[in-house]
Amino acid sequence: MRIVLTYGTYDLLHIGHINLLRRAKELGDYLIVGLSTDEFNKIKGKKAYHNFDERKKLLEAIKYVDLIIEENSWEDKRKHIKEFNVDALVMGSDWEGKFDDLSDLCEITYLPRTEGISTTKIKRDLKYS
Ligand code: C2G
Repeated sequence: MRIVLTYGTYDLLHIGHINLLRRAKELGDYLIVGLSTDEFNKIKGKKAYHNFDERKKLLEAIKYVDLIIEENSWEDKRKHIKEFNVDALVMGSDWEGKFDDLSDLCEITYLPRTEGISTTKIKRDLKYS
């Protein structure tokens, strides 16, 4: 059983998120998503439109996702990788290199971002539409 782990805020769910989750799941058998809590989003400087419970419910409806855990801090990753016996940490390429320090615990894979879509772009386009 190859376990894959990824993290994110997953606000205003869009095709970029789905593409990431689909490819992450293709790299293993079981996909865990560390979902940023509302409190951690404040630390990340993000104000999500949907709160944690709403974002969790949306992710639970995605067939690629097997388990959702809370992401409460930048430091959570090392603990989670050990706790869940993770084989691979997978993130979008905007994080390229940022988690290589965890390569002593598991494989680190960065997947190309989906161009032309982001939560920020959605908010901006709606604001000026
Ligand atoms: N993503 C993507 N293509 C996009 C937008 C996002 O591949 N057009 C990927 C991101 O690279 C990330 C995942 O989708 O791997 C979730 O994106 P966000 O919710 O923006 O996650 P982020 O705020 O980057 O949180 O500790 C890590 C952080 O929690 C990651």
